[in-house]
Amino acid sequence: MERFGFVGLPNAGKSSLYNALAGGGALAAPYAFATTDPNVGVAIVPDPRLDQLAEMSGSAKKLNARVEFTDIGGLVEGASKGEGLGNQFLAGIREVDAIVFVLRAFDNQDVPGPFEPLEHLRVVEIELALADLEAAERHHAKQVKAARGDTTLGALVAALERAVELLAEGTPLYRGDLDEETREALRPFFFLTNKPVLGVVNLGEEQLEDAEAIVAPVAHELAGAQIVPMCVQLEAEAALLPASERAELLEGLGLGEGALATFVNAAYRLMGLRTFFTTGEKESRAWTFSAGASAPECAGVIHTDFQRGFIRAETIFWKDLVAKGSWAAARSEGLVRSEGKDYRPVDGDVMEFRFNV
Ligand SMILES: Nc1nc2c(ncn2[C@@H]2O[C@H](COP(=O)(O)OP(=O)(O)O)[C@@H](O)[C@H]2O)c(=O)[nH]1
Ligand SMILES: [Mg+2]
Repeated sequence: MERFGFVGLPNAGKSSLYNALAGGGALAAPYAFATTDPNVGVAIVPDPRLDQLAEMSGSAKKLNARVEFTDIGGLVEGASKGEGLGNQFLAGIREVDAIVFVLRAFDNQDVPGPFEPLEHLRVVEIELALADLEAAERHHAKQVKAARGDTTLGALVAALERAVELLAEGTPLYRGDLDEETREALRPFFFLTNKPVLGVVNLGEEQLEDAEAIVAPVAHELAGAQIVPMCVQLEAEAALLPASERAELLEGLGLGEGALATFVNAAYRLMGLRTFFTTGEKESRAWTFSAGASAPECAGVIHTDFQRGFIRAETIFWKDLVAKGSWAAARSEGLVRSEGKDYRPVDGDVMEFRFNV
C-alpha cells in the first residue's frame, strides 16, 4: 500500500496530525487492515462518489480506498549530519512514497519553537537537500567512472551533475525546474527531494479566518505543491467525536467537513493514485490504481485471475450511472461501454470485468 510520511521540526504538529488520522473514528481504517508497524496508520480515503454509488445500489457494504501514513519523527537542524535522530530519520523518509511537510503557524507560549511556517520550510528543505547532496556526489562519481566504458550513460551523468549543482545551493530537486525526463532518470537513486511533496500549514484556531493570507507565501515558495491549511489540534479533537457531533463542531466553525478529508485526498492523488469503482447489492467499493494503468491492470487489482483472463470491462463514468439510477437503466440507454485491454481507465470509472480462466 502507498504511504506518505510527516516531516517537520519538533512541535510543528506531526504527532497531532497522526493522531487526528489514526486516533479518531473519522478516517481511521479498521484494525484488520492496519500494518504491524505501530508507527504506521491506515487512513480511509473519503469519497462522496462512493457514497452515492452505495446508496444507488443499496449496497450492504461500502469499502473506501485506503492509504498508509507514518509520523517520521522530529527533524532538527543538522539531521543531515547525524544530529537528533539523523540517519534513522532519513531512512524513514526513504521508505515513503510522498512527503508531507508539517509547517507550524500557530502561536502558543507553552509550545517552544518558531511559529513562522517559512522558517520551518527553510530548515527542513536544507536538511533534506544536504542529505541528498552527499548521496548525489557519491552516485555522480561512480557513474562518471562507469561512463568511461559505457557511452550510453552520458545522459545519466548529466542528470546527476545537474542534481549536484542544485543540491549544493540547498535547492531541493522538486524545486529545481528539472524536466520530467531528468527527474525520471534520477528516480532509481531514491533521492529524498525527488519525491512528491505536499504542505500542511498548522494554524491556531484564531488564525483560521486569515488562512489564505498565511498560506500564500508558503504556496509561493513551494510553487507547484498543494498546501493545505488546517488547525491540526481542532481536527484531532473533532476526530474523536461521534460523526454527528463532529459535523456540528466543524460546520459551526465554518470548516465544512473539516480539512482532513481534503488532506487525505490530496495525498492520495499526489502519489499518483486514482480510483475506479465496483458497485452492487453486496458491496460498493473504491479500488486504487496507478494513473495510466490499463484496464487489465485495474482488473488485477481485484484479483490476478481477472487480469490473466481479462476479456473486457463494462464501463461507465460514476456520474452517468448515478444519474440513470441502475446498471439496467444505463445499459438499456446504451451508456455502458465495452472496453478492451488497451483501455486506460479514468478516475471515477465504474467497471464490471468479464474474464475467463
Ligand atoms: N495551540 C495549538 N497547539 C497545537 C496545535 N497543533 C499541535 N499543538 C500542540 O503543540 C505541541 C506539539 O505538537 P506535536 O503534534 O506533538 O508536534 P510534533 O513534535 O511535530 O509531533 C503539542 O502540545 C500540541 O498539543 C494547534 O493547532 N494549535
Ligand atoms: Mg511528534
